[in-house]
Amino acid sequence: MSKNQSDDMPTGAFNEGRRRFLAGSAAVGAVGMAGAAGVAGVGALTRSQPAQAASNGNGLSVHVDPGELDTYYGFWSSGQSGEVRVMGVPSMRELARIPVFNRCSATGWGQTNESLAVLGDSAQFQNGDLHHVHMSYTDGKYDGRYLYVHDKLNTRVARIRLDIMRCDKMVTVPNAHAIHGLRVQKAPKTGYVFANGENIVPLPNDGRHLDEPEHYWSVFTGIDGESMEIKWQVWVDGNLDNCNADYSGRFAASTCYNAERGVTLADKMRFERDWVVVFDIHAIERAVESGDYITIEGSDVPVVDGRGPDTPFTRYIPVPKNPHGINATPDGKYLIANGKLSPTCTVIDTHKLPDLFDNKIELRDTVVAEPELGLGPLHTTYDGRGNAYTTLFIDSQVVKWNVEDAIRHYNGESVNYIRQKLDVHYQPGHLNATLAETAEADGQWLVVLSKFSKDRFLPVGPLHPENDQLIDISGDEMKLVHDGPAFAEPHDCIMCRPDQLNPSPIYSRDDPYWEQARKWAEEDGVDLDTASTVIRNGNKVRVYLTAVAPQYSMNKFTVKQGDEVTVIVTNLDRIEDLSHGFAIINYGVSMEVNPQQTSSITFTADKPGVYWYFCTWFCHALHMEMAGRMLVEPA
Ligand code: K7E
Ligand code: RUQ
Ligand code: CUA
Ligand code: CA
Repeated sequence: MSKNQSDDMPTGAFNEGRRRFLAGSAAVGAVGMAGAAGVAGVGALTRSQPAQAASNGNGLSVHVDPGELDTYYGFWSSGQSGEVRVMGVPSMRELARIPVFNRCSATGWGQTNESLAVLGDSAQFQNGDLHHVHMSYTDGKYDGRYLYVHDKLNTRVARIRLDIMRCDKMVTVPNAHAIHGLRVQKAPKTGYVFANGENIVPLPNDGRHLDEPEHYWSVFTGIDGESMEIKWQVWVDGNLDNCNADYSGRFAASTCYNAERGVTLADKMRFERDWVVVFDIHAIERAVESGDYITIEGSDVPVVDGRGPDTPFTRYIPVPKNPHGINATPDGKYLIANGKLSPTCTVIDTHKLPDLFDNKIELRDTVVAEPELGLGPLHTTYDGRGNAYTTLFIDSQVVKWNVEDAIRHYNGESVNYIRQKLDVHYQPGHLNATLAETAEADGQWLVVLSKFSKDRFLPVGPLHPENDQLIDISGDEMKLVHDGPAFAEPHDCIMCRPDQLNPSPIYSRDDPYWEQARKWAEEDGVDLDTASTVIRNGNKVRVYLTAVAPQYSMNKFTVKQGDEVTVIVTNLDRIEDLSHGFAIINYGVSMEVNPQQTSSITFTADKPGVYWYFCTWFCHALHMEMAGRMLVEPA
């Protein structure tokens, strides 16, 4: 039953790449290899292996033996940790972390000039709340270019380049108050990034209205995924929770749990029904092109008015009270809204949406099923075989149900649409199956992100880990095969095949990421690729260093107390995995410098004396010796 993982590799290219890497690292030389092997050995001894069932009876193995590769990439959000985590599935091993709205001690994210340029006007914020992560699409399939994420805490949307797995763009969204739901246009390509403003506030929110909820609103935002420019916003009634896009490219839809526009818990639960608001992207574009919009003081973003029952831009489809997730089926036919306070999901037929906007049918005519599933439905995913899987937060279960059977039941046939209920541990939020957000849903693995782990792991004090559970859905029955503890707090994840990505093994010297450093070098008349010198301009000092294991190009450099010092380090090593770092003792300076990368950091040399700088990544047997001195002359 247990299948060799390498048999599952979609293409030989991936394995070949790995062999190339192994061959390449041999070139490090005997001394280098000894160092690297030493580090790897220590890591292997201290890391405990997760207990895994060898095979679960559905034909899939959860074993990924040492030296074997996972068959899927997972991209996990981390909620209030503010980062993205890259996981291997099915091993559930964490492969990498991508800092975005947080600060990162290892990479220098939030401190390097390159990251500060990305953080832009929001660099003042040290934190964020990253709920959703979605990949760019072409024709309904992942295209491996970018990930898009949002910050519920400081109202931002950011992009991650998947070649280097680093955030390269971040924008603060005006007029919105917390971005929650985020999805991207699936067809013809991304295209737009859609961002939901969750909380209602006065527009503009400048203090002229305070405790006057009748002036509170929220907006739906369309961002260009290429330029990351905010293209337009739709002023909506109610609030916006989660969102999704259809597979035609014309519609997006968001759940609203606060049709009441209430400001207290009791207010927000007053109505029996809230709604799903559907957006006609083409109608919004036409209005913006013809200048048929307003702007709201404090920003130039075009805003169209989508409030009311008969705008060209919106339709508000009533659904049972306080819905949460909304998920498009991989065949493009349906958008399914999850009931949360109602034990139901609402199945909306996307092919009826054009008629709805043409006023040929009524709002509820778009609903083709409303199956009763259990208590607290939050999110739904799919296996590509017609089945849906919905988390039941209150019941602590995943319920598997059949969409077409639910529709037949809604039409009066006596048919049981529930296939199975599986206990999960405990209180699940999002769940996602492999490729389920795309037209290529393949029904292999399902990950359910449980919000409480309670007794599932050794106790670690009052703050418990979350429990990311792996379920095999390849057979008729769901089988729980792995418990994965996670630090605060994954909300959502997506999974794709390794052949859908093409990460760079090393940087390319012409990468735009360090454009600023390139300009500085030009101003200073030095060649960034080889520069090893100190350039002074008044009290501004630029220090150019290169790094080749196990040495920096200068053993020391001298600055004056009070100088504004910019250290620019270029890693000239071309060997995959041979990262260096640069850190200065007692100056709080530390950053990554990966093969062929340039990184820079600026600080004030406010303390006189001798300060050693050193390499932070174990790169060589003489890594400890990879150091030098910054001499700060007293003022
Ligand atoms: Cu359900 Cu922010 Cu997607 Cu959490 S949200 S669970
Ligand atoms: S009252 S236009 Cu709140 Cu001053 Cu409003
Ligand atoms: Cu370079 Cu350690
Ligand atoms: Ca409500």
